[in-house]
Amino acid sequence: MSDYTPKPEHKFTFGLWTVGSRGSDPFGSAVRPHKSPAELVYLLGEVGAYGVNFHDNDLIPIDATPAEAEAIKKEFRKALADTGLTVPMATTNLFSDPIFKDGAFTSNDPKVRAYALQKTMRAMDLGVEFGAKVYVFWGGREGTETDSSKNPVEAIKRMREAMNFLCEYALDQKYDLKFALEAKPNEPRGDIYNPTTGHMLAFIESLDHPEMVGVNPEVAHEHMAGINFMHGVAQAWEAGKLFHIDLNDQYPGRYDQDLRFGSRDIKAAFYLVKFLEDVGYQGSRHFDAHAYRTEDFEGVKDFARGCMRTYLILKEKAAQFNADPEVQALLSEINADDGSMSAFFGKYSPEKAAALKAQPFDRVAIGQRGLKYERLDQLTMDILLGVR
Ligand code: GCO
Ligand code: MN
Ligand code: MN
Repeated sequence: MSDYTPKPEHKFTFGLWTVGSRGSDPFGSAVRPHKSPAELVYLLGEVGAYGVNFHDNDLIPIDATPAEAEAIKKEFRKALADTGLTVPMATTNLFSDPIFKDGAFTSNDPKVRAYALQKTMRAMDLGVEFGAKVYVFWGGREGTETDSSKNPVEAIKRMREAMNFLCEYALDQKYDLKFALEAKPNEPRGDIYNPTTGHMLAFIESLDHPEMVGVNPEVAHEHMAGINFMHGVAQAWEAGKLFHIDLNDQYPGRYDQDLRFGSRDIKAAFYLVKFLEDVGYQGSRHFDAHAYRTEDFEGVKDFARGCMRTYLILKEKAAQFNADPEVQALLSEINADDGSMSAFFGKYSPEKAAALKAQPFDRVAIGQRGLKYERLDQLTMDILLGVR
């Protein structure tokens, strides 16, 4: 029997807001009691997590006095020291308070935009105080219900100006901090700007300091949009922009579910874990998910343990896939290259183009070849279902 015990090198992290979720939804109130940030750190220590992430107001309530803030920080710091947990990532809550009902950086009200910048700078200070190296931006309210209310081009310009300002702030403070932008297509707004990881990647290139800014793709967000999450992650990775990742699960076409990692689409989760492990992704594996509303705090622990256990099982399955002789033989066959076309690839030259235009191809024969992907997929299924 394999060992699926989480270890620090796995870099499994949870947000205070994930295990701290009290289970309220638009139809019902909280089902679990409030736990303090320090209590949540002990809970995460007990289940074997490596790190804990927070929004400014998960740690310090928005109306806390300076004295209250100091007391909370002291308790939290002690819990971190007692458990050995780290704080790899921090972020700003720019969505809960009524002031953000029309967005933060993209709000039509300059006072709201200025307050959002102020709140974010203070939250960055707080995150850095606890050692955060990644700063996440999730613009949950940066959107519209009615497009008569906002100019989308203006909104993008406002977002760009805010990101440029905050990059300069981080540089000015000499913070060792990278930004990770998290896309989501909708919820809580009717529609959110920069709705997918791909949109974010394009937006980043338009910033003054693109080298400081990457993405934080989330499984559920791309599944809500009905797209292949792993492909977006791969694109971010290839661009050197995979700074963080939010793992959970989601049925497409449903409300934002934040399910335990891998609990909905095992196959998609498998290809994702295989990708992250194969390329040697070094960042946090952050679970941005919630326990079912049916659970008490024992159930929350089951949920957190389940996220990490599924990841480690899938990591083992990925290693099994990579070591399977039949799978590998099929893959070599699929990727066979006799070198006869090599002269046509690579950098363009007029000679190359002329030679390629004159090259005969047996189009019909090539098109008739069966590719054996059915067999390959079934071998993958056999591995995933544990019969191989
Ligand atoms: C959501 C988002 C958030 C963000 C978090 C960190 O759907 O609510 O995923 O959980 O990840 O605000 O920025
Ligand atoms: Mn989410
Ligand atoms: Mn998220």
